[in-house]
Amino acid sequence: MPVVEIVGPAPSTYTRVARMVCEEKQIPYELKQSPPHSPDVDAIHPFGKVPVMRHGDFELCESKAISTYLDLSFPGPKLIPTEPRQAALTEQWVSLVNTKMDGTLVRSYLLNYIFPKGSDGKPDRAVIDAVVPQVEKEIALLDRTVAKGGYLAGDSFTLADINVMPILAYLKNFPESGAAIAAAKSLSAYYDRLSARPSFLNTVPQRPQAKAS
Ligand SMILES: N[C@@H](CCC(=O)N[C@@H](CS)C(=O)NCC(=O)O)C(=O)O
Repeated sequence: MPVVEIVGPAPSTYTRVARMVCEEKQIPYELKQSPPHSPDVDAIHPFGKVPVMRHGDFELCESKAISTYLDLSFPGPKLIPTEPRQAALTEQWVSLVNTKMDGTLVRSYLLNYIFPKGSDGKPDRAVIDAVVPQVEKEIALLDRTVAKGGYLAGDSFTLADINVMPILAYLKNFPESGAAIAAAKSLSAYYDRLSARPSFLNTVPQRPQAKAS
């Protein structure tokens, strides 16, 4: 079988998701760190986003689609459950994070710190202050959810957990989100437990503060 190639920079949260799926299922893969909108990426993703994937003559974009393909194609633990309710809850949490929470937590909050756009080269305080209440609400939502069964989609580890962990890893490092996570006891315990998994440890970006996009 050809080797899976994951294309995208290691600091990208979505690239890390695809890599963690490979690690969890022990799929041999190569990481090619091409940035968004590079020719390599544009050839596969219609909007130039990372990650994209090559597997032999099969090319694919979008982290959820890539994760589904890998989960269905390779042996190892099922990361998207087959039982209908567990499968749907996994899908629900991937969707909630990708369609709403990524916008708040990554695009509006984290990227303002990581790529400051303030006039003095510092993060734009007004933009951060405006988004912090919603950041706190979303962290509280994650805390309440994992308090129930220990994982996002019930009582077992799934793609939903893989999908949120790279975001939490960044959030822990910034003041308001770090304080909110520290105060969220169930979420903190969840993070500590899941961040010890080899799939997480083996995908830590070389320079975690450098980029989230
Ligand atoms: N829905 C996409 C989102 C991917 C995405 O937004 N990736 C970011 C990096 S984490 C990116 O490529 N940003 C560049 C851009 O949006 O132009 C997925 O799940 O793969």
